[in-house]
Amino acid sequence: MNPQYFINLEDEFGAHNYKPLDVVLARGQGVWVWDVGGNKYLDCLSAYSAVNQGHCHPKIMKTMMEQAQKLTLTSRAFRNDQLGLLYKELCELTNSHKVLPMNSGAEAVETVIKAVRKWGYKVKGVAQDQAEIIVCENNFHGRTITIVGFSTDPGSRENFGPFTPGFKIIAFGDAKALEAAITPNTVAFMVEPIQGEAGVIIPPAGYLKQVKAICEKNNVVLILDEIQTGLGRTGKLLAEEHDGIEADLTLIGKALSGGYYPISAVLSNKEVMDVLRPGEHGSTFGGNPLACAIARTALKVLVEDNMIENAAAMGAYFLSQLKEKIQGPHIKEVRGKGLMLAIELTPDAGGARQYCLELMAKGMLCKETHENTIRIAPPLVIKKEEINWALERLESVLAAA
Ligand code: IF1
Repeated sequence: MNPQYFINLEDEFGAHNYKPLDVVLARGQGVWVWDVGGNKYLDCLSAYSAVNQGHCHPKIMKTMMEQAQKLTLTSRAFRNDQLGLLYKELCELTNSHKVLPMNSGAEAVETVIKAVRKWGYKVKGVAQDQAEIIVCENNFHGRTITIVGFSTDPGSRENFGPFTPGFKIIAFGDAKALEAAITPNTVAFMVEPIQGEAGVIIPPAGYLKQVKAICEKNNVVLILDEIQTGLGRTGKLLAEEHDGIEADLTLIGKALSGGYYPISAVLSNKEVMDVLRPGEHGSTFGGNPLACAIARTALKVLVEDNMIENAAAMGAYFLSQLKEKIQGPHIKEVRGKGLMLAIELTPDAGGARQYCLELMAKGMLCKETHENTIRIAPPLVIKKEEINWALERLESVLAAA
């Protein structure tokens, strides 16, 4: 099939809120995807870490097919036989006390904002409508009006005001900035353990441990947005483990379904989540039996197929090889943790997109973020020989940089 046919359809009938690479994909299996012309590509984006388990994982597919023939959606007006099992398995896996299931990552973020605000009023004693939540510069937490209202990226927020009040923005990676920003009205600090969209920005070692202590000292809830860093991406089940801490509230999504179905969740300690009472929050599809059955298997294969350990080992190998092989006047930095990697080019290298286009021509799909950074995030099932295959292409394309 001619890819231009599909591109023209999208251009003619679709909103233009994306500028995708002109590759029209039709099939995926593991780390590989194929376009409508039968050309094969190594997927180094994993749908922004929603396909950590690899494309079309057979065990997750089997679960989806079976559950889809039994019961898909009841609404939360009634109970179902998958939700409680997902709650139990998620709490045991993540040492959490409570789970609130939603659908998209942004919905999980909006949910946690409601929960911590109410906790502030009912438990901490903050005056009504005075709750403050601290976030970081260059954050990415989704695209709703409230969330883009505290974004520092002009492209995410221009022309979408007026915005939701009650948010303060501080520098990322600076624990002292957090301490200085806290007031008696501060109810929470929300941060990505590693900033993904900002270009895989890794904070100084010990940052999460420091902010955890500052939050505890000031009775401020620590929210970690692990929607992208979680579920094995950085070589641990949750990125917080690298700092040996536990957030009060943790957000997960994306790979929670292995790319089969939108499902996200807020993981919480009892105190905060218990402020939400019946009728105060929910969603039509939140906690539906199909999503829960899929998520249970997606978590199971993540652990049973040793994907987290593989992400740690293969990520360390990939990073060491990138640092050794990808050098040159236009390579500003190579960085990463687990299989969340990035190559930042110097501003005079002409922009990362052109290199992504050249990599695509060589059978590798990467995505640029902002102007000068190439993100590399393959499914966690990648093998060493596939990394070597990728390194050859990265070397040939970037050597010219
Ligand atoms: C798009 C970016 C990544 C996220 C974190 C919450 C959400 C996301 C840390 C919201 C979602 C996605 C959104 C997607 C592209 C992708 C993305 F480029 F937009 F910024 F990964 F970096 N917290 N990130 O990364 O989750 O509502 O999307 O389920 O908008 O095209 P969502």
